[in-house]
Amino acid sequence: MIRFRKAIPCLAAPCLAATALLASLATAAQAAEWRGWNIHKPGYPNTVAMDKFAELLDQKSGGKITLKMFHSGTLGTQPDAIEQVRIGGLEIGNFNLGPIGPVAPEANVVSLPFIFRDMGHMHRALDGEAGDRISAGMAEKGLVALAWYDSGARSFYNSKKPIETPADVSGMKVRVMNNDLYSGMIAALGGNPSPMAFSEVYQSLKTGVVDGAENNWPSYESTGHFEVAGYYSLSQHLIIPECVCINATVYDGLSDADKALVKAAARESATLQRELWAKRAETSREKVIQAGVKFNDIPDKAAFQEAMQPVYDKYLGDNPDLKPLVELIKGTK
Ligand code: GTR
Repeated sequence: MIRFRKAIPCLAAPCLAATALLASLATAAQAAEWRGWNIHKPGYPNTVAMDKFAELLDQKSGGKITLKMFHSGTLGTQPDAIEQVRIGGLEIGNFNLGPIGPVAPEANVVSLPFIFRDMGHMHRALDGEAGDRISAGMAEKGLVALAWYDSGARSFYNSKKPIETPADVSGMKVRVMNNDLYSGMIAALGGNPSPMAFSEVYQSLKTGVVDGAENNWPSYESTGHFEVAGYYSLSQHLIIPECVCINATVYDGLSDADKALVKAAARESATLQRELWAKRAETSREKVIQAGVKFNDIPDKAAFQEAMQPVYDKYLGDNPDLKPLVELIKGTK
């Protein structure tokens, strides 16, 4: 029979000190040190907001949860980083829902061109049931969306000419993010889609590997793409939200109190990001126009919208069960 020794009470000072040391080591071992991915440069609204998120996590958790942010895409391309957060190589990422789409079909709904009428519509849809369904689809694939960031509306730009009708895109080589929906979108306009990492676009535009790309004002400006593709045409074909995402296993392992704390910190950072975003969209627009960019509005987008039917048909053909989600979004006032 195995006999256990009785626990000896720890009353002497050295013993108490050792116990305290062990306790503090245990806390240190439990303290989470997360690593976060962000594609943008210092000063960009998302960069400032992700740094704020890190600061709030530290503050609210009393140093128990710390986040080291890696900006400027230094930890790799966005599709790779999404994979890393899914499998737990990284804990946190600020991702555009565009490259999440190929992983989570529900999230891909926001990449259907013109699905959102404007930013307000996108916010209302995400804050409601559509947002819940998108989050659930992402969580199933290992990504928990803690908060949504803004990313404005994406429009076409190129080095050749103003785009006014779909025929103007015809024959153009256009960079897209990695997602078949975007390749389908360019093909439906008669162009040649070229999926490519964000970091490669400047050089490709400069050397003529591609004629154009598409993005919001702040990214068009911060990347310097406006220097090498001087026509910006306000098609506003995509309004894609972004997430602050966390690895699902890490999130599920948190206590309820820590989950609430992490969500609150992410949401607070999102409030800041949205404020900074609205300002930056204006200043970036002014900056590139002052630099000589030729900008044209496309007041009637009907021809572009009609041309997108094959993109919707393909998406709904591949995901017939997601038709109610598309309708839910379209029907959101
Ligand atoms: C930006 C977005 C990035 C990235 C980039 C791109 O607007 O914030 O996450 O998706 O576009 O075009 O690759």
